[in-house]
Amino acid sequence: MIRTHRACQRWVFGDDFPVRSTPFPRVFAILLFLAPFGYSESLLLDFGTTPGLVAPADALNSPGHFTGAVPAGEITWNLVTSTDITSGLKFGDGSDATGISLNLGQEDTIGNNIVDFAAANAINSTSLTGTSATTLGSDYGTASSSPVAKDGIFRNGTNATQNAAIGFRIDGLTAGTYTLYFVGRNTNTSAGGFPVMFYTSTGLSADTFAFTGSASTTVGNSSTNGNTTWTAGNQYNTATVNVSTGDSIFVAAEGTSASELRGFINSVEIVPEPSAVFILLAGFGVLLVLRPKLNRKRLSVAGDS
Ligand SMILES: [Ca+2]
Ligand SMILES: [Ca+2]
Ligand SMILES: [Ca+2]
Repeated sequence: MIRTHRACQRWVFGDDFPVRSTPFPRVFAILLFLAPFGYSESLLLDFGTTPGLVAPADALNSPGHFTGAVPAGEITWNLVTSTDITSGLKFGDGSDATGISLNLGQEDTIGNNIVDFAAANAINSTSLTGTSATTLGSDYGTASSSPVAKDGIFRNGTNATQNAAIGFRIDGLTAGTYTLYFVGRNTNTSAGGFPVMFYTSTGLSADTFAFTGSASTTVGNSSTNGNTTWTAGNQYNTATVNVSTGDSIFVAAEGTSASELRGFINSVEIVPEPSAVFILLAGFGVLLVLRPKLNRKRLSVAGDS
């Protein structure tokens, strides 16, 4: 006798026992249903005006995609130039990042370690053009490619001997844990050993970020050529932050070498970790979908004995 678990259940007849059709579409349906409980997409930021927004052909050439942290289907990058972005940001999958904004800032007093988001922006997004990128390796572009690492931003009106920090603040993110993938390098020179340190913090939105003492991570930038794969700590680095409801993410960048003291930001990928509640609910949902099949397997084993 064939028992049906639910009225809507579909059966596929096997040799000696009915086997239900694949449960995976239902698993995906459950994941979709649970999205409001803590799953969100990546936010991909390509800084720099020249050449500008990454071309589709180069959209996967980034540390987040290289490591698999950002799914290959999430390739919608946001162009960040010298102005704040109050609306219109997109998630990596192309959907609207409604309510999320990006505010650029810089040290008003160079070297004071306080990034100001409220003052008029002093951001140069047009001069870091990746003119030496073709000698640095394909991570930073070739004659015919323009990946996100090729161009970037730094503090306007500064030179290499000035310890000028820049940064940005992201408002409106869903609460959760995020890993940030940083690329920051002066791609107008092929000289190596010019590290850029990225500072991160979270908290209620504020007009300034005094980054001294905040968590920091360094992008070493030590290789002058052969940068054809994404090496953690050298071509990029990461930071993981916990965002509570209403929190913003604060980021600052500055150079640490006497030969290049400015901060550069070429690309940042903000990648959400699935929340604990999401994992729990999703796991429970998958179990519910699989349970009838598991029960039938037990019955089948019992019947064979
Ligand atoms: Ca670009
Ligand atoms: Ca600003
Ligand atoms: Ca860029």
